[in-house]
Amino acid sequence: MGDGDSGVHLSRLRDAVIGCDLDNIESIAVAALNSKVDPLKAIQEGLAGGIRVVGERYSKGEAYLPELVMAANVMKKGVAVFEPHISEGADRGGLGKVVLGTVEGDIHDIGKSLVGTLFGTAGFEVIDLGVDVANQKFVDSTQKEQAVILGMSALMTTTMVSMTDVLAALADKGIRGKVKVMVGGAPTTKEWAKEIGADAQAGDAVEALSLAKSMLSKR
Ligand code: B1M
Repeated sequence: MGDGDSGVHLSRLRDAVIGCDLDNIESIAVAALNSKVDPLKAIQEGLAGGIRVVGERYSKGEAYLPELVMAANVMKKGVAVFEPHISEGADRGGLGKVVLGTVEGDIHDIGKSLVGTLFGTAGFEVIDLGVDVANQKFVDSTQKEQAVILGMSALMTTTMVSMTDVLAALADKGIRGKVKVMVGGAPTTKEWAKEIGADAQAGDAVEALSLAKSMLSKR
């Protein structure tokens, strides 16, 4: 498919999220799949492009919470169509365990789940702790599962600080050196990750996977 055609599908996906079009998102997503639009691109550039617009409107007071909730539901319905088609075809679970979750006080899970999907299809065994995960739970699960990577997601400036506490708790328990810690989510940056002593920060799910693989190959 030419870039032009793909662009039409990506804008339809974006517009469906912006327009909170819950009734039509499935058929729009299926049409994109049938036209061979890359499922990951459809999520990251189509659906996520739309949710970013709604998020910006919300922060300017041009959209209200019910609209944000509705747009997120549309996004999730769209993601559900594409997710089964994201596959690297690698051997499942063979790369080790990844404990993943959204930090305490934070219920945003769309990006975190996308990261989990990608890790799963690439051959990691993903233990997704969900959202609003207590700091101690991250630490306990990392130890219990003997995870090779602990991944924490935060979407708010007010919740990303929990990552610092988890890193400190890992050190207290004597297991900081046994696991690579990756952080991500819109407010996080590479500088922040370095400052708090995390091993990596990723701006999107694709980067997360490539950093995970390169971190482990250097162990
Ligand atoms: Co909320 N929200 N929200 N929200 N929301 C933000 C984050 C906000 C920036 C919107 C804004 O004001 N512009 C703002 C936070 C401001 C701040 O920093 N303080 C905000 C707010 C304020 C809130 C509430 C407080 C609103 C309220 O109740 N008054 C509330 C918070 C509740 C809580 O958590 N306690 C709230 C609620 C919600 C909804 C429920 C409506 C919904 C979430 C639905 C859900 O997740 N199930 C929602 C949404 C959708 C958003 C925005 C619009 C979009 C987030 C999203 O899903 N993006 C968001 C604005 C924005 O981010 N621009 C916003 C799409 C997703 C694919 O991208 O999550 O960035 P993202 O994930 C990417 C990368 O970041 C990266 O890879 C992902 C895939 O490529 N990544 C990782 C993410 N995690 C990673 C982990 C990694 C590596 C990479 O390693 C482990």
